[in-house]
Amino acid sequence: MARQASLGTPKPGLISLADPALNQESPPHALGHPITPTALFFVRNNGTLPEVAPEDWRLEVTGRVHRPLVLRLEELRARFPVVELTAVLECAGNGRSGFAPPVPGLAWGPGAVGCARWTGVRLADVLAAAGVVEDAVYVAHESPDHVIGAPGRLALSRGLPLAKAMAQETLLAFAMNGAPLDPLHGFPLRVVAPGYPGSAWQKWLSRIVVRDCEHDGAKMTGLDYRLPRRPVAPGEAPDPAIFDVITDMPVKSLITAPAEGFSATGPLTISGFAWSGAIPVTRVALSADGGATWQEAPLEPGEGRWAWRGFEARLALPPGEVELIARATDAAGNTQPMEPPWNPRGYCNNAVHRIRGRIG
Ligand SMILES: Nc1nc2c(c(=O)[nH]1)N[C@H]1C(S)=C(S)[C@@H](COP(=O)(O)O)O[C@H]1N2
Ligand SMILES: [Mo]
Repeated sequence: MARQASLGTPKPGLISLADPALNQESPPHALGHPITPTALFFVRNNGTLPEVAPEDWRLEVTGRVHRPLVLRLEELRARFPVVELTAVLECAGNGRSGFAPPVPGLAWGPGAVGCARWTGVRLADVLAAAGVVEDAVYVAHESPDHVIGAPGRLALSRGLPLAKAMAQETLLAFAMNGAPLDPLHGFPLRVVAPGYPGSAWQKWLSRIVVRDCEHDGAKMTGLDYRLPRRPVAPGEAPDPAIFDVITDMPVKSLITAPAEGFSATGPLTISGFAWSGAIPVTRVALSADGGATWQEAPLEPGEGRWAWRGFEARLALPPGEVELIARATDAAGNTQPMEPPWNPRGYCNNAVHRIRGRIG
């Protein structure tokens, strides 16, 4: 199914992370588009980059189902309604380099996020065709990518609670921004799970296993992509039993203009995007005085429920060094913290975004 695996070619213009696998983030100022161009979209690989031959590729649906399925891409398109939605994809580790004390894992800056148009079929429709058995609670996803240097050891096999797998917004996507998925983004088929961390968006999907218990595949257990139910202090030995799989991304924002290190004269236009997971984002405020005072930045509607929403405001600022801060709030009143919310593996850093520059 997968030919000799490679590690892929980096995208020009993105920031490559120090890692044997291909991992690249977008500089924030490159993200100033309502729809992130694929060429500028971050890449996160836990292992090799499988080269999938479309003619050999099949999607298998098995496990706790009445009618196991084996589908070619054309069958998937022909049998189920094709839908398109715009959704933010953010790595759970986005912003990890902001944690103090530092935590293990890829040292992402703020750019492991993007917003794209995804086209595919609903996972719910595929599962309905397979007939999910009554005791099913979870779906597991498998792909051919493997740990670098260890063929046969899957790089990542994650899954979704059945309710999310059945949700209208959860897709098996074959296209991104109107083009067939790029190999870097999961050609020929990937999971789209809006509001969930990027780890749930399985790339190069080849097999779905419906289960009667939470999945325990590669990077599903231990502390991987999990947060503790109560705060764990740095240095404290974490008890895996108090960790839960991350199933929702917190409210967040990103300033895309001006860029870090800017130099400007006169009133400054500040713009960017805000997004959230299950609870929609509703407001963004900006501060240029360390959070003492805030100015509301009106939000654009955005391309549907799961897209990010643009914000823009003009600030009249005195000459000198300045730090701009953006802070988003969701419909439940959750707001971005001023400092990163420390946790042992450095997930879900939704601290306010700060851009430093000079006026005058
Ligand atoms: N098969 C497979 N799917 C995967 C991964 C992976 O390593 N292997 N990485 C996941 C993680 S952690 C993230 S953040 C997203 C990144 O998607 P992208 O590379 O298309 O931006 O893919 C997810 N899907
Ligand atoms: Mo991720």
